[in-house]
Amino acid sequence: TEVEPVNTEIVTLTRHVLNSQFRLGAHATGDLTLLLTAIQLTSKFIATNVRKARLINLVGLAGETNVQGEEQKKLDVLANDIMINSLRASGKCAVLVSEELEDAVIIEDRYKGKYCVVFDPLDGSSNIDAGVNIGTIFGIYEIAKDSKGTIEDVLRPGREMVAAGYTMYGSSANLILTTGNGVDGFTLDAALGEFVLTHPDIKIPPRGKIYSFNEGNSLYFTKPVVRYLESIKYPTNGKSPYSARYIGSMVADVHRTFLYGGIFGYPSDKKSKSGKLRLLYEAFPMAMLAEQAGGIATTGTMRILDIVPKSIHERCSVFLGSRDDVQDVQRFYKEYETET
Ligand code: P6P
Repeated sequence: TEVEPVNTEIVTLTRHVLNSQFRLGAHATGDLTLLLTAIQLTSKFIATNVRKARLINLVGLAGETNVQGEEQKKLDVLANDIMINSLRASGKCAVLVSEELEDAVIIEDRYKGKYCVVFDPLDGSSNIDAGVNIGTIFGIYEIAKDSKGTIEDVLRPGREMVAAGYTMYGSSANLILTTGNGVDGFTLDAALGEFVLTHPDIKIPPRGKIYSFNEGNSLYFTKPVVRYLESIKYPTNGKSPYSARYIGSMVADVHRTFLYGGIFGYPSDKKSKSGKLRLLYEAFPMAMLAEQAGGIATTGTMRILDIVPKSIHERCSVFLGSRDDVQDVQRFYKEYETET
């Protein structure tokens, strides 16, 4: 019988990034590749511990609360610690911002590099105990030319990010990455300990049939959001209504939106005037990925990547996904911009 030929052309994440560095020409120093290697290590470590969580009783509260006032889960603390330690040790970072830490970490000169990494080490962590997919989200800035690496280097619009990505921890670990030339997806081959290219050049379908909102907030939704949701739930154009899919874990809801199309929304509303999702390490990375995959990411009234952050934990309104679906939302905001 035919023996299945063994694939010996394995495109690991590192090989894929190096390929694009060769394309960028000689000025690529390999620093970003090394930084991404450190990030890959953290994702492998977190993936292992998420998988074991149930077995070694990591599930449950760590007894601390974080800057967001949420109960911290033991995995949250572990994920934050591995990221801080691994990024510092890489020698490629100057500033780190974590959802778990009130203040930015300025790396001491001895280990200081030219990148700033903003991250949510374990987003969706309230779902840990239910076994729902959770994830790490990160964005990377290069420090300004003559900067020593200060907080100012991360209070810049998301359009200045040089890379962004997330790792989703589920039945497998999927790392989705952009370095500014499109979006590629990698799956962790645990036997090799490598993230292997499995979803080259991800493109969001121009229109989908799924909407992903927490409709439990409907009482607080503003007019444009109410009217938009009505338009897809009770279509008057003879089309069938959209399906609702909401997991409550941003990485999982956004990942499905990238692959299947449709729209993910967490709008600002009458109760949460600035929305719930954080600008720097949730909205910006997901917005860069959405645009790089041919989609749109807006607050409803402006491009998310054009927002200039005033503080590292500020929140913003988020709609992202298929170009045509998100443009529909923008039209309702335009129509009702005067009404609240
Ligand atoms: P809600 C998880 O806590 C998170 O930060 C995102 O991962 C997710 O999209 C959102 O909050 C869910 O919020 O209000 O629907 O539970």
